[in-house]
Amino acid sequence: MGVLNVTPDSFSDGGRYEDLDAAVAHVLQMRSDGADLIDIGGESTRPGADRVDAEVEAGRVLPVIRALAQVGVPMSIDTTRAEVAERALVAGATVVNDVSGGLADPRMAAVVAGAGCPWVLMHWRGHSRRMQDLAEYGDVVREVRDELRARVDDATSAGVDPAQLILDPGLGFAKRAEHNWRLAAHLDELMALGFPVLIGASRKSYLGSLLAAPDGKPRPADEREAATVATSVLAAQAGVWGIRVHDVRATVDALAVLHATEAAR
Ligand code: PMM
Repeated sequence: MGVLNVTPDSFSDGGRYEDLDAAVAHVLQMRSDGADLIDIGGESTRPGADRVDAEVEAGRVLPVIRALAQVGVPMSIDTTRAEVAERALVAGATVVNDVSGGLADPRMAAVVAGAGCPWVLMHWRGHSRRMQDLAEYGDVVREVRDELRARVDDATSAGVDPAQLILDPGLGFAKRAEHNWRLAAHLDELMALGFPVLIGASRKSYLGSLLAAPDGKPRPADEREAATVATSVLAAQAGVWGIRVHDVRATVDALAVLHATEAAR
């Protein structure tokens, strides 16, 4: 899954793809680099980010989705709002990627059930402005798994087909570095719930902390690619369904190495 953030303030690619032509060109490059699905987002979810209006969010993503649908690009809409999801599905997206796992908007389940489309339920505890205050866990793997199971129960009770659900541990969302590492190391426990798992580690701040300079300054987001690729290989080895990344080529190349090695065993 290649990422396209049509936002002025996302943490790693914010501000780059607000222009329609630049956004389309970047997506076509990600497709030729090997992305199966492009995730389009119009609201930044970086820690501390303020929310934007639904109209602003829709106004950012819909023109891009319409343009990409015309050239047959498979897309997910990265939104927590039912209204934006609904309009994005009409415009040509085919998957809903909801970082709130259905918690942010009570109408989301009905929209997804009505569309009959795949729905990524990510682990989430609150909106970006306050989410890092909610990063309190006893056993993070167990709690994330249980909270995701509750999201699945809510979704299926609302009429969503369980075969359309994909789960995501939500690295960086209400999680400190040690929580992200524990989750990345125990993906098998999430997969044991019986659903496909998506993982998004690309360029996230826990990688910047891992690679910090001797003075403690985190490695900048655009210099975390090798670490991102390592997370992709490890997640693929663990058996995830999907990997959400900004630099598609680097991850696809690394996965080609992994698959060639596995085929030679
Ligand atoms: N991370 C971000 C945004 N959307 N969606 C899913 N399913 N999983 C994630 O980990 C995820 C996401 C934040 O990263 P960005 O600002 O680079 O888009």
